[in-house]
Amino acid sequence: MFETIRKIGEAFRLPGTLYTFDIITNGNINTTYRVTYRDDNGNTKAYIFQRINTVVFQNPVQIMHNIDLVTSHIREKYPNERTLHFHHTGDGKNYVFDDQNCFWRVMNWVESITFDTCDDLSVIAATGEAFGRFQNQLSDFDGSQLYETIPDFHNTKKRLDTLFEHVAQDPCGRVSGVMDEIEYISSVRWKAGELSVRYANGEFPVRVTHNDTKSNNVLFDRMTKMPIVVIDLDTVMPGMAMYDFGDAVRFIANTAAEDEPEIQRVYFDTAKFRAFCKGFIGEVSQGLTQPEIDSLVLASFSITVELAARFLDDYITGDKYFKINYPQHNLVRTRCQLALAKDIMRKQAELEWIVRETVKEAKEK
Ligand code: GN1
Ligand code: MG
Repeated sequence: MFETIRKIGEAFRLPGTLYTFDIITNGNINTTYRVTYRDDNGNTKAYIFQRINTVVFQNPVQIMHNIDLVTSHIREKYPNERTLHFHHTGDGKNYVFDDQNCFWRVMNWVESITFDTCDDLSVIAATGEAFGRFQNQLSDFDGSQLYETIPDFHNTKKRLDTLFEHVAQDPCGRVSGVMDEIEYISSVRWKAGELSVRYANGEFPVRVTHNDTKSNNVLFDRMTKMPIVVIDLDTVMPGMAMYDFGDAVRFIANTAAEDEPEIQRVYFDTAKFRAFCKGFIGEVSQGLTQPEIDSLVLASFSITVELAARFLDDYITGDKYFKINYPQHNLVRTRCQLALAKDIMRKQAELEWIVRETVKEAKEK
């Protein structure tokens, strides 16, 4: 690995000599390293080296094109906003292929802290603000310039259709062990797919969305606990505003980790939901249509079922998409997301009320 990293650093003309590299285990798709270089005076500088998973992102050059357009737009319109910067090679490209034909990119390391789980409601509200602001900043960006890097990424109906096709095929003989999960997903198939069908029918505006709004995709200042920058722009594409909201609360309002094996620990925390709502809605409420606002809770449920279906689909088809740490990992993730989806449904009325109150408060301000 040392030699591969060294050659990549050379292609990007990084000054100094390669000093250390450590893998960063965050992220289920790409492989990320923190790499440091040391100059002649002994000073070190850190970078992020990332190898893109080209099974998932089949055209990574298109991702870099999208990220370039999006970050340039933000930089031009909001010069004080921090955005991601990628290094360029001698021939002006922001990526390089290694000897094995793997796709790499390099960014500066940003000294920061991220939150996988978080009990601090003010940090949760700040995460909402960060993702809300990101969406606002792209509200006047022409999404038709972007490649659809993963087609139908958050088309829940299609995701569920695919799952049921694979259930019928049962390529790894795993289906008989997951009948309860399949039965539940089948019982909510229409409800979870509803928004994506209505979106396809033109009932909601096409926004430019982040599409992976986990709280650990916001870097925070270690001292002030204020957001520095929204990262992981690989899936920025046209999409539904409320799915960004839903994906974020799916992750941050879960009382446990996304892959918690003890289901009884998995709840949807309404106080955390309220805190995120306050931050997000405070930023975007002026720009959202009433049908979008009315769909925020359903979107939270839908994307949770969607992710459960994606994990289960990967389990049934032999764990080819998400990185797994142990053989049943995707099944454990599925069960966790389903427990969460059920709790969202149980609390639907209360969550709807919180959304209405938050919108009212935002308008009064
Ligand atoms: C993947 O790799 P990461 O952690 O940024 C996935 C998301 C899922 C997420 C679940 C391209 O994101 O859609 O919500 O795992 N990204 C892709 O943790 O499929
Ligand atoms: Mg991602």
